[in-house]
Amino acid sequence: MKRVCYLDVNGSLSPDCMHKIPDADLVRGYEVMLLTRHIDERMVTLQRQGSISFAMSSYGEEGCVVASAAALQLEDWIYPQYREDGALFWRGYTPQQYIHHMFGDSQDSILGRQMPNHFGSRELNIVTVSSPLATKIPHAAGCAYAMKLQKEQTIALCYFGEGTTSKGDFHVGLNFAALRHAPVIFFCRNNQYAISTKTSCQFACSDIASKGEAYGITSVQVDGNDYFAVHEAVSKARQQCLEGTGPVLIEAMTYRLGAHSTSDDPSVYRSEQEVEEWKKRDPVLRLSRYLKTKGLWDDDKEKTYLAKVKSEVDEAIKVAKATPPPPLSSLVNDVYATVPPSLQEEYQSLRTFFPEAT
Ligand SMILES: Cc1ncc(C[n+]2csc(CCOP(=O)(O)OP(=O)(O)O)c2C)c(N)n1
Ligand SMILES: [Mg+2]
Repeated sequence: MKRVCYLDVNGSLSPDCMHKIPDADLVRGYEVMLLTRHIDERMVTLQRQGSISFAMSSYGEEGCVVASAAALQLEDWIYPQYREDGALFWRGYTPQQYIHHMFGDSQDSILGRQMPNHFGSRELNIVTVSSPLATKIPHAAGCAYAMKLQKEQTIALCYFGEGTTSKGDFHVGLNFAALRHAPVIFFCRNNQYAISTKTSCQFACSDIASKGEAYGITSVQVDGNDYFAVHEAVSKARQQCLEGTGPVLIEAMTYRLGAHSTSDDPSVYRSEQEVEEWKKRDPVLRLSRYLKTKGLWDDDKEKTYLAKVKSEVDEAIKVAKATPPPPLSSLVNDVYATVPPSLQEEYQSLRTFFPEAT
């Protein structure tokens, strides 16, 4: 499968690239990548310090996440897997909202009912992450089919990792979408690992894009660390979806530079040398080099921007640390219209252990 790439590691752009991304959007995309990297780093540190229970980072994959989100419209629905906080930030989710979610406190929009990194936003058309992998793939296909039936000019985009394609839901979702010409983009972040399982131990074929083709779906493979290649692939795919010619699968080749999560130690299953090689292809570095040669960015701007982000995040963490946990009653509310007697009884018995709780 041919891999589309326009931006090389030195930040020079191939003359074949016909992008029309306005300079201001490129700079904003870069800033969102920096913001994402900073917040992810801080969340891992907070977990190590015992302030939050768990964190996952998109370190190394910020390029494909932000570029893909940037090529959509706000009305399009996003189904994240969990490593796509950059898409939330692109749509305007604030560091404070994200950090409340990571703390699972009373200001978390889902009141701590899920693990950290299981974000979502109704206002931003981002469906909440769920832990069982791949379940969102048929959901996205169904949502897109509904959009088509209702003649809406919108699409759904579903993110998932390459490891997730081993689940049945992937195949169910692709077949359904292909047959119904559902306007959905299946966006595979192929970061080469599913926790400790390398792709060579995950599937026998060479890539994921060919699996899309097998279902009759237009499928492309792009360099996932190339902002321009990803942006173009998603823009074209969105257009194809709206023209009614069916779904598109995009396989973005990238690399998870960090650990799978704060419960993982990658040094036991991959070499430092491999990681160092991939750091040379870092999407943040590549876009920064491009922007600098175009005169759109420089070291001073980077210093000022990072200082602003750091102080905003410092403040947001301070606020989250001072925010009370969700009310105890949130354990039983919002599931049934009326809390059933059995649950009410359990709740009352629990309350005896927390007499001060609201
Ligand atoms: C159905 C299911 N099986 C196993 C897991 C445990 N698990 C969580 S993340 C993960 C790896 C997923 O890898 P991939 O899809 O490549 O995404 P990545 O983490 O690399 O972004 C596994 C096995 C799960 N959450 N759900
Ligand atoms: Mg993976």
